[in-house]
Amino acid sequence: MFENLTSRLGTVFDRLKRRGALRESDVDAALREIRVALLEADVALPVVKDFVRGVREKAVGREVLKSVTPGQMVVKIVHDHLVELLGGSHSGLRYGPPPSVILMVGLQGSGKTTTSAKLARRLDRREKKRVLLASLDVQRPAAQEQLATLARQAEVACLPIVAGEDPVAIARRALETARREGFDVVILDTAGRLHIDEALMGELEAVRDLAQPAETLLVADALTGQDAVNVARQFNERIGISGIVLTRMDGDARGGAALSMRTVTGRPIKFVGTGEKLDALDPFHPERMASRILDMGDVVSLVEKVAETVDRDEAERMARRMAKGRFDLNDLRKQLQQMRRMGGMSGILAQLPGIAKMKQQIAKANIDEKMILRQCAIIDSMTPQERRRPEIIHASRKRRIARGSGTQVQDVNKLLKQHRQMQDMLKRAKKAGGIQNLLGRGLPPGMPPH
Ligand SMILES: Nc1nc2c(ncn2[C@@H]2O[C@H](COP(=O)(O)OP(=O)(O)OP(=O)(O)O)[C@@H](O)[C@H]2O)c(=O)[nH]1
Ligand SMILES: [Mg+2]
Repeated sequence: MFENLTSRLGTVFDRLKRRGALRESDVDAALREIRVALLEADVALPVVKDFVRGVREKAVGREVLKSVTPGQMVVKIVHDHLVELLGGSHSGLRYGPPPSVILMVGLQGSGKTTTSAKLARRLDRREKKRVLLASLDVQRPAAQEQLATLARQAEVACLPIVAGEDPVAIARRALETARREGFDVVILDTAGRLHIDEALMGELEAVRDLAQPAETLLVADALTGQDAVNVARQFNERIGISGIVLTRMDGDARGGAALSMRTVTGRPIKFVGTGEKLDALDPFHPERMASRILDMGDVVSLVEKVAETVDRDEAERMARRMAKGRFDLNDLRKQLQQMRRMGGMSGILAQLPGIAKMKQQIAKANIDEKMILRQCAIIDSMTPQERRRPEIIHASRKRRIARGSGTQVQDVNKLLKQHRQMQDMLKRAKKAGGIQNLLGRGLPPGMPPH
């Protein structure tokens, strides 16, 4: 459902990442586009403003502008803000003393009854709770029967229907039944209205006061965008909600509701409905959702890793040397060391987006920890002069180096070849617009041209 937003942000980030050093004006231009992208996704204006301001504060800081991969740094900042916007970490359900009550509220047709059954099934299967469903919907004929049918499908208990009871009386009977029969959780499905009206709110308040729910979940339809957010705010002000379930996330909503909900209501999205079937309910994870929206593979943890392990000044020094076409075996040694600290090439590469295609090649290149160690040993067996000027390494020197490092002459040859290839790549990169271009993509410069 975030396709548009994702592709627009993708374009912005691609452009950023292609730049080497970022200027404030680059960040500003990117932020303007992010702003438009969010507004187009139907995110509430105050939320967008806050978001852009927050990102800007971080992104124009010196840390980013000086960083090895400024573009990716900005992506990471946007990602982190997005996670915050979506509510930080996953909020699970709270339980009170048994029977713990979950009150489901929301407008007509938002998905309350379906979600009640989905949730009951989930708690029954995954959390081994004994769940009792009860419908307080006396508005719509057959509403109670609808829940009973879904309960049968979900194989969870449902309070028997007694004709003519009012919602508060049904709630009371549900609690009594639950206490008597030892249920852990009671889920109360309520009637919807077309609009928020006094009668509905009064009824919900009465039920709330009686049942003292541990959770009051607002069920809102993601397809209704900003309306869903306004509804949530109003329900929260009047009834007090503890969390939100956004339904129809499988539809083609633009995503604004999901992105604005937390900021506007101050309440977390706890679950999302992703279909009509009873198993189509997922816990909501801000972290995963943000990554999905940004479609960034795991750039974020990659940047974190790199930031942890790469000495930035050293990396910049090396970048300058490389830009001048100077990259000797001492530099290669440092690169190899850095790669080791980052958990090897395949570990790094696997986290880059769009990498699936390359995975086989990586496997073929067979770059592993052991190989890095071996290559380091080879370089360690060279004289300082050999490291600075590899071209002087001829047959007898190769044999000595191989012996010294416990390897074969062909290993030495392979390393020298790899170094030559890297130099070639650097020269090509220099022609194609500078080494920063390569660094900007976050690939450590030691990467062989595979
Ligand atoms: N695609 C999709 N459909 C859903 C989802 N959740 C609910 N629906 C469908 O939406 C319709 C309305 O769902 P209900 O659960 O009856 O909604 P309600 O809020 O109980 O409606 P009222 O009781 O009339 O207020 C049904 O056809 C559901 O199958 C979802 O996450 N995705
Ligand atoms: Mg219903």
